[in-house]
Amino acid sequence: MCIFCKIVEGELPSNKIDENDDFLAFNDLYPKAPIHVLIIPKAHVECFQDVNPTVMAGLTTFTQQIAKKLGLDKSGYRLITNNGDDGAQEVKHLHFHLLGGGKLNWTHQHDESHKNM
Ligand code: DGP
Repeated sequence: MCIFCKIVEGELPSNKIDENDDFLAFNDLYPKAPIHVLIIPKAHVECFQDVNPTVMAGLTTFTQQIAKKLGLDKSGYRLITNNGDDGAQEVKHLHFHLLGGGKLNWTHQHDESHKNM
């Protein structure tokens, strides 16, 4: 069982923000912003590439509710999913990073620096 499935099952602790029958939101262990929440489907799906549109529809509504609950719906936030090895996905259970609570840095690169990634 993967670590996020263990969190869903209560076998590993987490700092839960909210949940319903299908989805769970909990704080990231290594926050990269003042607010850094992970949002997952409870049923194991490896990554965004494998998720079906019905799950994504529910995940969208749940994510919007979490953003509102955290007071980010008006101030703004960033939503990220890392997909697969080149996407730097460490935990192979679909999750969206919801980041906010301050002005987030975003560098617009219009030069050749993307070649260095
Ligand atoms: P990613 O690289 O997209 O797979 O990000 C995985 C995230 O999961 C990373 O930001 C750290 C977080 N994380 C890893 N293990 C745990 C854990 O056991 N509990 C919590 N709350 N977060 C975890």
